[in-house]
Amino acid sequence: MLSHSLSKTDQSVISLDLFNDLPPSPEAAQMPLAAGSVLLRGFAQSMDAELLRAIDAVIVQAPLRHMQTPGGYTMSVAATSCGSLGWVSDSTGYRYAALDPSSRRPWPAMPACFLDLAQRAAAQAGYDNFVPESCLVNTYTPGAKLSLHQDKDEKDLTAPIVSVSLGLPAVFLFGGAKRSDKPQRYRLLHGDVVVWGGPSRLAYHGVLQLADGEHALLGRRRINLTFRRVLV
Ligand code: MD6
Ligand code: FE
Repeated sequence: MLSHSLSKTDQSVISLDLFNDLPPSPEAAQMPLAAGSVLLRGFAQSMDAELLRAIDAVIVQAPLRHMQTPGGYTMSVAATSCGSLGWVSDSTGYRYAALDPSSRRPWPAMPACFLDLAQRAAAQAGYDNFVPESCLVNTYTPGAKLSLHQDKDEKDLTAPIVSVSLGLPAVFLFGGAKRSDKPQRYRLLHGDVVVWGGPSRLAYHGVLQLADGEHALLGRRRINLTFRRVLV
């Protein structure tokens, strides 16, 4: 037999040659966005129902709210958090806080399925031992958007951010180190996960106004979860 005459290395080279025409399975579809950043198409899809139940439980304890920006605007995105720290914005600025300012109670604990997903996605993208203390839950209804911004309120900028998209599709803008760098556009679909860090950790990014539509599981909504390591 042919394979008996080949070393292990030769065999794996040959099987790559034979099989790299096959389309990747949805779980394996990886698309690099920039240095340090990767889009994992459909990575969260198989656990969508479990994620939604956990999101509902978080929202019951810490209701969604439209926060004020330091510049005096009301965000069109409604947000809440879970984990030991939550991201908050008000007239005095952006920060992470251990207490929900609306209830003055700790944020809901991070659901086990959230942490599991975030760690598996980070590892898949090459970031081992990702331990986020915070998950920001952003909810978009048609017309809601997120202007170009950097995520730089975290003390640990060496850790990646893991971002999970659920529900209606969105156009995601992924720019460069300067606000004026022309962003690339990506359509993020239900179940997509973006992991980013390294050289692109401080890239400007945003979300265009959400188009109207109806999603089978979420209705007229998009939910984005972003997992962050805050403390060093
Ligand atoms: C969103 N995401 O997808 C907004 N930030 O709705 C973010 O702002 C974001 O996806 C940091 C890292 C990943 C993200
Ligand atoms: Fe962001």
